[in-house]
Amino acid sequence: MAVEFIPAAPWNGRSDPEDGADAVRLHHLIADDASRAVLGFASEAGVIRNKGRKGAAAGPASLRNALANMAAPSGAEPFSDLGNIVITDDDLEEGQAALSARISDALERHDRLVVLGGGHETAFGSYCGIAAQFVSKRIGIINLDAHLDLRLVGDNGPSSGTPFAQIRALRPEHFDYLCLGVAEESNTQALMNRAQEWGVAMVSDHALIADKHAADGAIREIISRSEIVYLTIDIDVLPHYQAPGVSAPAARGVDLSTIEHLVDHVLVTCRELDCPCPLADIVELSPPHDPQNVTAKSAALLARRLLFADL
Ligand SMILES: [Mn+2]
Repeated sequence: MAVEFIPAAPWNGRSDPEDGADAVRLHHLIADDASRAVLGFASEAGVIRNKGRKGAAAGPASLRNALANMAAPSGAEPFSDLGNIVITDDDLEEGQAALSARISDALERHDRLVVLGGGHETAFGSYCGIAAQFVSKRIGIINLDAHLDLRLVGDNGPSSGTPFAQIRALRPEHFDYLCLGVAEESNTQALMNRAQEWGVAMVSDHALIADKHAADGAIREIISRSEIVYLTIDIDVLPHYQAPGVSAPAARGVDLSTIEHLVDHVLVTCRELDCPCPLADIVELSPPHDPQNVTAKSAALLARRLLFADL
């Protein structure tokens, strides 16, 4: 079978009973029917079509491992693991449809879902899922990424480089997209022109390196005109030393503490403006290129924030 659903396996990790009841790690918090949940999308079909380095299909397992032993925040609520959608061969479209269906179903029961990718082809499935659940709501898309991922679908079909062009094609008049951390060298002028033509808001990597607050205004603007926010984090927005294990490591990149600030700022602003952010994904972690698990740890720090921030 080319697209398979694999139920969640039990989480394991270290326990320190000698330290008492507060020695809680994330693996202790797994429970059924919690208000927050993770779901894996084990796919690299989009990365392969995009001529990238493969390995992203192992991302969800590596992210769960990195999350398991992290210390739980004080008073953390339990969270659920909804298992993995696994794509083999080249069945990307079928996999994205399965992801979308699973997400829209999960959003009925969970206040926040964090999807563990997968290449950035995850985003098309994510968006279709949130759009199916929140029909007719204005959805603001915030992408933390070195790349615009706005390439047009060519002969190879959709890939990890096309999700936001595919999303726009669904409902061009509703397309509202903010991309943070854009590297000028990683996007052709054709993509920059398209972004401008389609009204995409951007903040460059240079601007964020110079001032971690450079995107705060743009974040507030998109959230204030949206009814729902979908946040997607491509881990290749980080510099190579914090994220070597991606298809396209960045020589420059926006450092992790700034990306953490951006995630916090999105969530805090959503709360302030009463605009929920029920869905986020973390994509492009490629464990075969991550021998020290540094990338998995960087990704897990962000996933932990998304799972435990106040809603
Ligand atoms: Mn991307």
